[in-house]
Amino acid sequence: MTEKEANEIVRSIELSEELAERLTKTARTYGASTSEAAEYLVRWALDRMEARPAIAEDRGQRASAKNDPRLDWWRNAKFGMFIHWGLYAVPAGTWKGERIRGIGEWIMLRARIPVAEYEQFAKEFNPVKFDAAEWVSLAKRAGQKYLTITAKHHDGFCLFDSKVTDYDMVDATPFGRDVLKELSEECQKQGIRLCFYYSQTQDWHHPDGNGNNWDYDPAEQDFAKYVEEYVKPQVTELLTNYGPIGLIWFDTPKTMTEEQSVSLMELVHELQPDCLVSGRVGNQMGDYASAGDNRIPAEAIDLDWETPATINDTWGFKTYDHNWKSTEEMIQKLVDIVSKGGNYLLNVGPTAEGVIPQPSVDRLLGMGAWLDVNGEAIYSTKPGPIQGVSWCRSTAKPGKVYMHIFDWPTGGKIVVPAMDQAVTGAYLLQDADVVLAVEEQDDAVVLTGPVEAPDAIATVVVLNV
Ligand code: FHN
Repeated sequence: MTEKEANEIVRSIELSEELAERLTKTARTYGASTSEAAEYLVRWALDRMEARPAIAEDRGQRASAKNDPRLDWWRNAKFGMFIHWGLYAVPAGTWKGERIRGIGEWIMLRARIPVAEYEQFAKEFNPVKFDAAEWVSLAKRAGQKYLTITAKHHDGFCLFDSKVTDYDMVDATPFGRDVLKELSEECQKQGIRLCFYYSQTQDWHHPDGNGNNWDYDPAEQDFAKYVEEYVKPQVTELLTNYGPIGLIWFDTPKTMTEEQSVSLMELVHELQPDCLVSGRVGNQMGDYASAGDNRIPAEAIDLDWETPATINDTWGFKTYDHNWKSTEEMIQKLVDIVSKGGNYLLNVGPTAEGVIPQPSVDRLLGMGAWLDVNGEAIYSTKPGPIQGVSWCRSTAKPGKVYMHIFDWPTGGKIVVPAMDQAVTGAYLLQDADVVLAVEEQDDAVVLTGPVEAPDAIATVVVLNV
């Protein structure tokens, strides 16, 4: 890396003056150039980031939830829709003519937009194309069994009619409709579990919420009061006014004390005993563990866990994020996650008009088409006995092992990796009439299937065991 490139990186990561100065000074002390110091630091930071476990300890599963049958619907569901929607869809990544780096829903923090200015977006938030029936039907057609929407994200704006604030969809926007009410009715009609994301710690709008140090002085903030007098009343509204809720997806626990995590978890369970709480309530108090964003553990984990993930690089809509993952990549991620015992919560970021971007729709429908054929090998399964093999993943149900083959072997000869159960027969899930010959060869079970891959993305071979 040249000095110029290093300086560019340093500039693009917008180091504060103080940090830039320290970097230059420290580099000098060690007789290094700024570029050498920057390279060393970036390498060190990346190594540390990559070494972080996919599931952070404090976002793990509460021990008492592990065999709790309240989770059964969620364990069987495997695939959910995440929706990040709020005022940030109005600027959609651009503030005062400047493209603001990072994820779209963080624009208020990244650009340090003052509360009084950010609030003005509410006047422009008029999603006349919003259609709850269409969104829910998309989730259904994608094969997603639950839908988790941002009731309140870190910017503090509420998508529901809250009596605790006027900073909400009904009171502050020209649209004036309670979109969560409409979604709850549709979800009940179409048989999808409705779940709410709720940012319990970061709230850049509320004077006592966490994270806004450009409008408020953190030393003056009373976070405990915020939890008692704002978060809890709002969680109560969400669990009282919208029918049965599948789960509350708390996020970024940060300063939550164990006592606060416990009290939120208990409040949810008191109000709706069957409602689950995400691992990001903090302090290992979740009903299930929450993996880092877009992180997939390397191995199967004996916990209930979920990976929240983006289709492009942002959660909230940005006009210029076109880095869409392919349908193939996401089907394989779904398979990978399910084979390791997890759920895949895949995000869409609708526009300020209320439209889910077409590239997301196309990919979700592609996934739904694959699941229409192969859903038996995904829903209600457990991790299969074949693990740690690059070309295939496995899931299982009593009497059956499903091999999800990503790379179809040459000539259609499939050597089944060693497993305890004996294979008594094999066929393609997409066409049970295609039976694969099963032979024992040198202590291995070898199947003979079609020469060409029957499904280029993932062919499911069912083993009777
Ligand atoms: O800060 C949020 C982010 O905006 C987004 O909501 C994701 C979704 O998992 N959660 C937080 C970062 O991990």
